[in-house]
Amino acid sequence: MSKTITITGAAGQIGYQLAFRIASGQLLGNSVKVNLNLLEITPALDALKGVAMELEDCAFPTLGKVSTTDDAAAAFGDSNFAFLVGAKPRGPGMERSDLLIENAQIFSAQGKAINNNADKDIKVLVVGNPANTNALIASANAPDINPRSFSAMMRLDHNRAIAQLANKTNTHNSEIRKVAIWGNHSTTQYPDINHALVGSKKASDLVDETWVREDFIPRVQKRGAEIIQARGLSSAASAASAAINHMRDWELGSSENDWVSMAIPSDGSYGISEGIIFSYPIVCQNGDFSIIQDLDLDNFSLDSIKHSEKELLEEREAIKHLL
Ligand code: NAX
Repeated sequence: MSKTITITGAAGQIGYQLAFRIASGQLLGNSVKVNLNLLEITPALDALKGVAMELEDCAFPTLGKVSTTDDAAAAFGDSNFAFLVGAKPRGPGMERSDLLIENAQIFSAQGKAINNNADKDIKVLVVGNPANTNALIASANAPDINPRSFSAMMRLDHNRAIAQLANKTNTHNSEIRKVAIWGNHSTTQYPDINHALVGSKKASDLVDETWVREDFIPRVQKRGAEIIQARGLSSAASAASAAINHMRDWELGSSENDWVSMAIPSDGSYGISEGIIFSYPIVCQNGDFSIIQDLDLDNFSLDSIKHSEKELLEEREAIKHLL
């Protein structure tokens, strides 16, 4: 069996990690051959050629064809999975609204290219920021593709929350379950451990409320900035790892008795406006996902979730002409 996988921004930091991990079988396993379609902007095509040469030099048994292009129509041709990583970074003096609009243009063009060229059952993960609203734009420009095929990445935030809780409780990541990230991939996201388990114990019995509110939540929300401070560059390997976690679970199923966090089109669950790309606690099964329903949310959680929803509604308003 073979699958075609598109990576945009494939010569960038995250793309450079992602391409090799996917090519080596870490996304779909050793029995699936993957063809990689790598998309970049024209000035980065030489660098992209270098990535393709290195992929060749790995001689991965799971890697089929590799193509490099600056043409979105070609990059999304018959694509089964797309990682939309390439995006315009925030430049000096650029307002958040400028960033939204610049990226909106990229993602509306890519949405159209997906609509016209990709496999109709494609799964799309948007990583490039502002990821949630970029996913909304891509989906709105792909009317022939089910909106549920478009998601945005919250898994890095989810993994960060697991790691922070494991550190605090002096346990291993593998013992942490049912952490959730709600909302937008921004500092308004709400990392929630009210339903989380550490082994068989409730996390909320093991950590105090002050730590959760004053340490855990802001730490997860601002971890990206902490990495930039330390590394001088934004998260790349951890982002690529999370992107693989997200897509792999979506396709092959998430772990039993656990949740993942994915930003998906809201169906109105928990009173969130329909259509915005909102992160919920999710289980994946049979190549599809469903939102965990009927969780009890305290007032602090409800307020935090509403705060992030408000930001996403404002983002949608800023780019509504492209929807
Ligand atoms: P880089 O600047 O290293 O790479 C981005 C690449 O995208 C560049 O090579 C650029 O030439 C390319 N590109 C730009 N416009 C393009 C277009 N229209 N078509 C194809 N390629 C295009 O950034 P990197 O560190 O790889 O980060 C990529 C994106 O991920 C950024 O928007 C970043 O903010 C976002 N992130 C999202 C995360 C998430 O959890 N959702 C976490 C990590 C990361 O910060």
